[in-house]
Amino acid sequence: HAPYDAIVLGAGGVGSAAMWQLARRGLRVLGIDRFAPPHGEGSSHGQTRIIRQAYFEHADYVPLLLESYRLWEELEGLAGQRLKIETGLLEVGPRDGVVVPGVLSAARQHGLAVEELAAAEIESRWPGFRMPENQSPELAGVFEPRAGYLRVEECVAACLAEAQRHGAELLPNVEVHDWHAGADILVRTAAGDFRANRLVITAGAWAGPLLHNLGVSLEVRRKPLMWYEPHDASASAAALTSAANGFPCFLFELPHGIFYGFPVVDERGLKAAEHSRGDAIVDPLAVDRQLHATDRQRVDQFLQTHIPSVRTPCREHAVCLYTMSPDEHFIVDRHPDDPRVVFAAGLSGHGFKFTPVLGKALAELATAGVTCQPTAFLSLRRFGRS
Ligand code: PYC
Repeated sequence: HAPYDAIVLGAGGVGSAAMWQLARRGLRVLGIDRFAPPHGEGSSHGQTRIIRQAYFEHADYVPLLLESYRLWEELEGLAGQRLKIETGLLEVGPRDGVVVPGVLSAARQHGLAVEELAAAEIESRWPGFRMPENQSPELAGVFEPRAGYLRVEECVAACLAEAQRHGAELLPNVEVHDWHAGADILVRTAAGDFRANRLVITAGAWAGPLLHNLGVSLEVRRKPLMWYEPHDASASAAALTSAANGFPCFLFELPHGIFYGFPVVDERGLKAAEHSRGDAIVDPLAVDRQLHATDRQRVDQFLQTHIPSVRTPCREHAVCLYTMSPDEHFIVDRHPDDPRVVFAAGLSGHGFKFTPVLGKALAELATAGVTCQPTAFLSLRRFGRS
């Protein structure tokens, strides 16, 4: 068989987008995944993901986010369905914390619309939130109206459908053993060997062994997601936290951790989780998917204080995986051992919103050796490798 133009290892958020971007450029593409995407085994499941522009983590992400918004909207047009819903996002924290000053700084640098809100204003605008007085440190809020959520499984499915419409092939439920760069690139799998001219590694929690010679550690963390119903079945209780009634996505920086969630968008209820902490795991295939009291307690306590109209404990849960880079920023680059191999890794729990622009950057790196997307700050160079 002639080698593929590109093989993509991992067809989750970034991999499915890379397949779309490569296939639309006319390349013959094969995507290989350990399961059948969109699936619930990795980091691209659980109904929703936050999307936002005023990026507290670093203002350099903003141009990538603007291109991501554009690509999500293009994909919505191609797929004929809504993938991004702009409910707005309320971010809360101390004025001298990480989140509120970070949002304000990114918004100022890039001219993004955000609204500062005192605790009392938050309660009067959204009666579903409680902002107890005398909290120490005092909490303030910032509301970003263009933020909202992505329908995560539908996003992956839409990228794959577009890739396949352009001729890409998907090989699901296949374990990849390793890869070797020779005259062309050999990928050894449980279903046999495949050859390609380029390799794109987007394996999420499975990236570590495929990128072992990078010399950068990637820690996989187990992250429970939980869904809650209103305390009582009345329409007024449901309205307090429903997207239809204007309740936004939310992210709270508190002294004991960062908690976030989504308004009620369907019968599953309000979704909430903790962004901070998480148990390190060794084997993503053996992750414990049961929910334990210790998983619930911290999020339940956050909800009892700040969104008391929902009933704890949760009615449903899922377990997702974060893959942490050493500095919690993504790593997007060509492989130092062979420029035909490109990768995105260590999305550190905040990457899904970027997947179309990361897919585009990888497609450009793989085909042209350089990318027009401003990803230089995410390169390996910061770890002393290039
Ligand atoms: O990327 O916005 C985000 C996020 C919040 C909590 C987890 N991820």
